[in-house]
Amino acid sequence: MRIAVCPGSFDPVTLGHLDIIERASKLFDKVIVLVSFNRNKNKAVFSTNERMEMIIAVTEGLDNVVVDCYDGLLADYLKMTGAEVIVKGLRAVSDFEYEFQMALANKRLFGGAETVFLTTAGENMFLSSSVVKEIASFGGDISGFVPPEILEMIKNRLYLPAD
Ligand code: COD
Repeated sequence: MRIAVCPGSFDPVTLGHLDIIERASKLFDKVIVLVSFNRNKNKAVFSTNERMEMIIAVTEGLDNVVVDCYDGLLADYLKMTGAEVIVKGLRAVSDFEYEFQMALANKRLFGGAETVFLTTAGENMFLSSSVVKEIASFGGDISGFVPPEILEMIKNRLYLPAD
């Protein structure tokens, strides 16, 4: 059985992430969407449980997708679970440089780790969790950027009306 892991901060999950998860679910027998921890990013807005619940809600129709979390090295998670493939989305050349480095580091930490890159869908090229959070904090329309199931939760958490 080919098991792939889609790791990310997912703070929150966006339509860009979801597109990558859906496409990975067609390529592999099982996909684990892994809420992981990027120690270079500021504290998450959504708790680990909230991020997992949002992903569970938006992947409900994908039978071979499960959601998990792990606060440790991705390479160790792969060793533990028997997954061999890491699926990452690429938006631009700038993503590539960082992701390329991570792929090589993960391979060094665990020789069985292969990273597969899926290019973003054109309409999601600009999309990131940070962009969503910025727009939502000003009360802007994020309905084209996140799945409908989690829209209200994000709006309610992030909107800060101006004084
Ligand atoms: N279109 C396509 N792909 C997208 C889009 C989009 N619009 N937006 C994001 N993505 C991709 C990203 O390129 C990334 O591959 C993935 O989705 C997750 O994105 P984020 O922003 O939610 O998550 P990141 O980049 O903060 O995740 C980094 C990890 C948490 C995966 C990383 O830090 C990690 O592996 N942490 C665990 C500790 C570890 O092993 N560190 C690495 C040692 S080498």
